[in-house]
Amino acid sequence: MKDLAERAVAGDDRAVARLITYAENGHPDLHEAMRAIHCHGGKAQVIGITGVMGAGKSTLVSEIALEYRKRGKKVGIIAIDPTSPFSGGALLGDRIRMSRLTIDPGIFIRSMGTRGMLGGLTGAVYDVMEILDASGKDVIIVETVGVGQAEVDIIKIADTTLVVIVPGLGDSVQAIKAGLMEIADIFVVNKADTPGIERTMAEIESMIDLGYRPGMRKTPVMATSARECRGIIELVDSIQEHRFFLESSGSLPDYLRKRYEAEIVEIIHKRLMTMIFDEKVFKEKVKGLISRIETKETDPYSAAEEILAELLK
Ligand SMILES: Nc1nc2c(ncn2[C@@H]2O[C@H](COP(=O)(O)OP(=O)(O)OP(=O)(O)O)[C@@H](O)[C@H]2O)c(=O)[nH]1
Ligand SMILES: [Mg+2]
Repeated sequence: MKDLAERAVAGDDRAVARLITYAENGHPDLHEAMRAIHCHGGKAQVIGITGVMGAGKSTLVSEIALEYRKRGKKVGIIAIDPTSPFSGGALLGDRIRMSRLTIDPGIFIRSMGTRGMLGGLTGAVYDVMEILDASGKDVIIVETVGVGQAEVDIIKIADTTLVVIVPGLGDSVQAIKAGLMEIADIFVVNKADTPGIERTMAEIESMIDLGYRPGMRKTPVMATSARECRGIIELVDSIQEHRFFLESSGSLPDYLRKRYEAEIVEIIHKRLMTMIFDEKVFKEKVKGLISRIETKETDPYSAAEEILAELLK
């Protein structure tokens, strides 16, 4: 395991892929590798991309990755819970574009399965980020899809969060409802090649103006057409500007601390869940409690208290 970690740190992508699989499967020796990995990380810039389904996030991620490659950066991509993954699903043109990514040794792509048991980002994402970071990726892009806890969780791991919406269909309103407004460091209105772009841009901008207070950083709204590769250079410039803003305001270390905090919580969470649901004694106990809940001898709150008391004793 240690050897695998060393190879990953040296930039061997096959070792990286293997380690990631171990992370996803919860390999019992993983923490040994992660300990070795940790001292090489903390350098990568993490970009989170979220937003409504089918907004063109994956297409946008591809274009952003290619732009970073032009700027000499190594890129890691994590697509979480993708319904239209990086292969298949997409139209022919997209496939050609995506395959440009897979043949570039400076780009590492990994799709990850669904969310954790209790919603939110799948636990292994933190490990995957640390592995990619330690293996020398300068930029890590994380795509999450849908509306839910994962979108809100992404701000815990990303330095810069992009919220992607598309023109029309009252998506801007949906974005506010879904709580996406607050988490955006940059708003991206993608599919700028389709009708209604000006109106959507104006809507978003006026919403931002409403929440604006003097002295605050104003959330930029960028128009892109990922399909036609328009607005991508400007978008990447804007991401870099945000990064510079974090660096110069001294808040970048806070982001890393926030990520480590989320990671510790996740590890504890995972361990507790494993204890409760995988250990035979606990399984029996939970089963017994469930029957007692059914017969109204106890209730879910008291049952949870009982389990906690046992765990903490
Ligand atoms: N017209 C237009 N279509 C686009 C653009 N970007 C992406 N698309 C199309 O939108 C569809 C969805 O693109 P994806 O990149 O898979 O979108 P996504 O947001 O990752 O989708 P999910 O992961 O399923 O939520 C595809 O058919 C793309 O070709 C764009 O800028 N303009
Ligand atoms: Mg996608």
